[in-house]
Amino acid sequence: MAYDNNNIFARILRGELPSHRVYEDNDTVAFMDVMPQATGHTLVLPKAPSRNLLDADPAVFASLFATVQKVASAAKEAFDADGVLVSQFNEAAAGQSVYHLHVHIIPCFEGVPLKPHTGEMEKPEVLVANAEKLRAALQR
Ligand code: DGP
Repeated sequence: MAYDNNNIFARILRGELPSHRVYEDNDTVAFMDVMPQATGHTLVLPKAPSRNLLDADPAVFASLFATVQKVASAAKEAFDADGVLVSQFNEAAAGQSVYHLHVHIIPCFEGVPLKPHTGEMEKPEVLVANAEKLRAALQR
């Protein structure tokens, strides 16, 4: 299937829809997931368009995963997590719901189960506070 230029993340990347952005460089952007599976759940995207991993230009992976590593390390520190789950879904059968390649960064805490994927919307004030914590850790 073709890439849809008007998918939600394409619109966020163009600044047409708001997000709690925590990081941006020439090739990648990171913002808070509005339906977090755990405190601090963040998404990392390449700016280059592709539906998912399957149709992406492999040239994007170096910068994408450099940002994934940066954000995962900062999230572990910012939220005092015990570990970090990095996940990525390809097409609906695998759980994908937004069709612009993105990687989930999910802080994990011993004994705390993850909430469901694409579950409840988080309160805006919680997203604001978590974004601030993560931005601060990314600047250290
Ligand atoms: P998936 O495509 O299944 O890998 O998941 C998409 C994720 O994006 C899911 O965790 C919920 C989140 N999400 C959906 N809509 C929005 C949105 O408008 N803004 C943000 N920040 N996250 C969104």
